[in-house]
Amino acid sequence: MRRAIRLAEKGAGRVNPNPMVGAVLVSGDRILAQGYHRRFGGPHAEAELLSSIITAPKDAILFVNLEPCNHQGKTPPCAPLIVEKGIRKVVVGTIDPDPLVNGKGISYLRDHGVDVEAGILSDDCRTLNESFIKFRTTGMPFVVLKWAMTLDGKIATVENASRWITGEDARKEVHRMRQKYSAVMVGVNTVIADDPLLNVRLRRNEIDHPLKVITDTRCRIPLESKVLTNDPQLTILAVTDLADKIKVKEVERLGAQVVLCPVKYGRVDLDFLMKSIAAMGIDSVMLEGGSTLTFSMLREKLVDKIVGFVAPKIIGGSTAPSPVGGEGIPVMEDAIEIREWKTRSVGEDIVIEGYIVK
Ligand code: AOF
Ligand code: ZN
Repeated sequence: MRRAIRLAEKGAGRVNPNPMVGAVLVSGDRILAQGYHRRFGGPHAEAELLSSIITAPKDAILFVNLEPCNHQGKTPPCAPLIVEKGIRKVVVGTIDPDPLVNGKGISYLRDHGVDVEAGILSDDCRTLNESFIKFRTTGMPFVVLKWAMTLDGKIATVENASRWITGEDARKEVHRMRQKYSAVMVGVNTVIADDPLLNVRLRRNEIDHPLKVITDTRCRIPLESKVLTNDPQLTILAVTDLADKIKVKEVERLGAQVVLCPVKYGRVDLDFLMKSIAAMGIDSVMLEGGSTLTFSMLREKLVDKIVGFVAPKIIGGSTAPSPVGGEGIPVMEDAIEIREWKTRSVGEDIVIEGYIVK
């Protein structure tokens, strides 16, 4: 199953909004075949694996991290194929929460005499597909909040310099995260201050860049920003009626997509925005600041997971920004809490990650 998970991960950022799925066919202590879901719309893991098998040996066991599907989607159903190829035993990591499947794949297999063992490494299998699970069960994107701060909790100096807080290994991990999620999101102040590219920079042949979602209530984005001059078709600008209509037209002319959102608390209605991008098939978002947008996203309970990088550096300054700004939470009893709180090292930095208690 661990091998199936590792195979599945190869589809990260390419299969969204589908799940990452890997499959391994074993006979005794030999691996007969393996496969994974490589691309959205492409063959499922089981179908890829079974394409090289005519009839499986009697003792063959199929390991797959997600319940095999039993519905016709963009590709044919996997469960009947498994039966056809003579597989008698299937080990499943977790059930497919898609309402079209949700146990029906396992039932089909059992009804056709296949021995199914379910729930093997189920926590790992669920974590692997946490974006898919949230998106399929709630219709809202899975939002991961990422920040990088110094030990004294600053994301930039008093002069707004932020390159670089963390070391190279941490920055590489951020690019791997960007490759995995469907979109990267920032507020317009970050675009104005840093002029970021928000793309994936990794030494790899085939890179799938995420979409870039930018909240910009009044359409203040500079037209020469890198997000509008490099691959503008990947940029989604969320504006409101408070924006200048002519400026909005100019942004559209550059090739970016504009989403007109209602105003809430004087800014873009974030719940509306998340629903709009979910309707475009965006299953997951990596939120990269700034501190005002981060506070608003947290207050609206739109964030699911936090990945915080802490660098062994101190920069001080009472006006230097910290990861979460906005109005703040006045009383301790109302603090946002984190569960499954874990730490690990990445190069010289520390990562603290966990899930938001809602
Ligand atoms: C599997 N194995 O490798 C994957 C599954 O449109 P389709 O045909 O690609 O179907 C997409 C749905 O199939 C997706 O929502 C999820 O329920 C399931 N994905 N199932 O047995 C796979 N990728
Ligand atoms: Zn399938």
